Amino acid sequence: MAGGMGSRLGTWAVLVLCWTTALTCAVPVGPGGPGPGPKPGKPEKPLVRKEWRTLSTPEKRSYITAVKCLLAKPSQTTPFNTTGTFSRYDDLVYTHIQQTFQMHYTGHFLAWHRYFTAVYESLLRDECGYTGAQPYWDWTLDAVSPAAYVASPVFDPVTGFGGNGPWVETAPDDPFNVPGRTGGGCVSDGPFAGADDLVHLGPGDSVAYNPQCLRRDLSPSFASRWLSLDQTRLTLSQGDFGWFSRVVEGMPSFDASGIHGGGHYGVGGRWGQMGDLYASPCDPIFFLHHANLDRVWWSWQKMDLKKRLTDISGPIELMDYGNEKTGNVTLAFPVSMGGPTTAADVTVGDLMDIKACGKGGKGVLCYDYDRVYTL
Ligand SMILES: *[C@@H]1O[C@H](CO)[C@@H](O)[C@H](O)[C@H]1NC(C)=O
Ligand SMILES: *[C@@H]1O[C@H](CO)[C@@H](O)[C@H](O)[C@H]1NC(C)=O
Ligand SMILES: [Cu+2]
Repeated sequence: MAGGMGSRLGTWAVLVLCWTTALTCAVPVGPGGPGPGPKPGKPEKPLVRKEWRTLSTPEKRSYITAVKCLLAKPSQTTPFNTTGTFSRYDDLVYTHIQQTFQMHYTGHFLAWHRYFTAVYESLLRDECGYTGAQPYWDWTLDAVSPAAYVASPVFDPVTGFGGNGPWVETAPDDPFNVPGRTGGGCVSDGPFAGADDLVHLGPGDSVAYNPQCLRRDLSPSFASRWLSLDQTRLTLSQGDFGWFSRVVEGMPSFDASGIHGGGHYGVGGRWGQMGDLYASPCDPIFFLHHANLDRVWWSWQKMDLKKRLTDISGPIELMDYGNEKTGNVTLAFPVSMGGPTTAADVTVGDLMDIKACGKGGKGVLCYDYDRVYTL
């Protein structure tokens, strides 16, 4: 694969660069409050998350309408003049950017993103009148071939999130050239086309106000390699959480991407926000991708639920797989979405059971999936 070694070195260079800047990125500590969390005295039934293409057209429309509502509501991050957060949606992007190097390639990667996605689902419901559950994107259905991938209902211009952007040239030795990328410009159809200020943060770890269009750079052959059912099964066949999580995340190389990178670079390529490790939640597809990664984790948990409701390990610090710097994450490890999201601070242990549903006043999550993967 052309540029394979280059991409590995390039990505590592950025990792190292960002590792140093991450030290200056304090994690804002949230005050707790509303958002997902126990709602005493109110019996809860899990919301059932479904695959995007199985939603009816009115259900799809109501989801997109709620996303647009979050994109239009004012941010609650103060003050707008010192950070670039403009919309309520940006409050979540901001949190992801600020914590990027504290929660990727770590043991709490999956738990953190499980909560992040649930908080997004709650904001859509509590602040934008959405009545459904967060949909997921089962990319294994589309990864059967590059052509099928491009034709995914998720990219539909009328009933989906729109598709690719026009081709943008890249230097041949650019280390971030995702193999087989096909676009790079502003998304040219669908509900997010035509807005040159949908995105306000990034690229990279910048949180300065920087209005931009939503970009995509679909990489169909890359996606069909890394989002395949085979790759998903390989992931699900891991015997303990440590290895399961590592196979989900892969390594920072286009040659070892895993299903996590498969969705990010398969949609974002070189130029799209989905390919940006920090600002990737700027693309609303992020949450359908992460809902499916969460579904892969829940599928894996369900194969041996009793044991896997408490199976957690993996480094506290980025890529410290040998525990040379610090130890492994435990169920007591704290997870915060930061103040502006108004979501309560929780622990990894609070995030292990998606169907806890206020049990004993302690359950944080309350959703289920209509279908899980089996081996
Ligand atoms: C930011 O805006 C607020 C409210 O308008 C103002 O009180 C504050 O002085 C501004 N801060 C800076 C650093 O400009
Ligand atoms: C940390 O977790 C890994 C799996 O992720 C495991 O192999 C290792 O033994 C754990 N280390 C400690 C000190 O428990
Ligand atoms: Cu992330």
